[in-house]
Amino acid sequence: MVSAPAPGGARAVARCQALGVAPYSDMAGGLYRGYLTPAYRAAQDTLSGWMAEAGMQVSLDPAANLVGRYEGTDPAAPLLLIGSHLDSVRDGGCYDGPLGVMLGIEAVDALHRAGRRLPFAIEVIAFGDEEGSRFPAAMLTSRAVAGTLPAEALDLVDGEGVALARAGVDVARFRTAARAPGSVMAYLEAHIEQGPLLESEGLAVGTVTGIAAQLRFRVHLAGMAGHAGTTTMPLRRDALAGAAEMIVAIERIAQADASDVVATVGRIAAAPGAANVIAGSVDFTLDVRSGDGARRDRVAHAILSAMEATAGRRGLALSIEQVHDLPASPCDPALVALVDAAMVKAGQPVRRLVSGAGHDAMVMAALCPTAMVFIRCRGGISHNPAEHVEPADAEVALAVMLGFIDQLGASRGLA
Ligand code: HGY
Ligand code: MN
Ligand code: MN
Repeated sequence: MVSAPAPGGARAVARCQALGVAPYSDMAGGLYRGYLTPAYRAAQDTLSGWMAEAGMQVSLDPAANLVGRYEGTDPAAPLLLIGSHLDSVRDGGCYDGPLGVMLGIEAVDALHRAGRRLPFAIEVIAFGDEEGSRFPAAMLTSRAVAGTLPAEALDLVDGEGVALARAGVDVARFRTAARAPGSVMAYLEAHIEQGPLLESEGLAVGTVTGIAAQLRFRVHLAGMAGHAGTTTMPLRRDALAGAAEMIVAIERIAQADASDVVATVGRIAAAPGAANVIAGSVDFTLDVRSGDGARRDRVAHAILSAMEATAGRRGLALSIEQVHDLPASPCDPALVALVDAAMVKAGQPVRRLVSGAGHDAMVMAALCPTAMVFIRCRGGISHNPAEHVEPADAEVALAVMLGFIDQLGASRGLA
């Protein structure tokens, strides 16, 4: 019987690994945990036990986020919210999201074992739908908590045709998960970097200064299905060839900007999808990001214009639906300084960096000041089963989080 790791970073890593396999995954041979799926509910059950062991009261909020609360000495004081997400991408890694939740539990467990109560409560939240991998929109449940979710955003259907309203939440109450303005003093998220910078500089952790702006679209292209053997090339309106020309143009336009702009087509489906039929229609996704919102919008505009020109030249019908628009989200400068100070206290060099990946923190910034701690991941690999974190790096991140927590009270005159 393998003994469970001692409390701390190693246990946080081990727990992420434990949740990376059945019954905590909805796919065989890999990890996919969709919002409200059986795997999601199984993971919440196990997480509830770990939160309770750490001295927290555990509950589900109206958006089916799991929340653990560790009381402070002043129940009326604005609380510190520590969190990340429990859902995953399809065939993803086990640390993207869960590591931030597990480290939040470890931080509370360390206070609980030391018998310490702070002047404010700490809540650890496991957001249910950051990736948008089951339902089309992303950051659904953190937007509910931040109070920025419009009612019409709940009119969602997943890839199997299951409506959110029939997936196990009460959509009539979903948005009551919103926290009262002023009730949350700060939001802290620890997350793997999902990029190669920390590793390239031999650093275990980094201070996030902001999160890139991202636009996401669903694209539908309609041409004319036809017989692959009898339809001559000049007569074709091939939706898949048109999509291919657009996808190469998307890459070329983003590369030509020679900036931090990134543009990605991550998913494509052609219909009817037969070897001897010219594709009559194609659906694909488009994701455009930059640390600068205006730069993101300029390049996105250039991409959409190029797509329209291609569609016109090829006689294809093009429809583009914007799925979400997440503005660039700076972390709070005062909290960034606290993270830096905690880095120094933990014996770490201070290294600030921007996040190209989106996080629940970018949504929570509408509710309260936010701070993020990045953790080195091997090769910067993420959204991939090869995602890997060293326990020692998780331990360093935990020390930084505990240092941050200690200073936060003092900085708010609550110590
Ligand atoms: O897409 C992202 O950046 C995040 O992993 N959801
Ligand atoms: Mn992710
Ligand atoms: Mn993530």
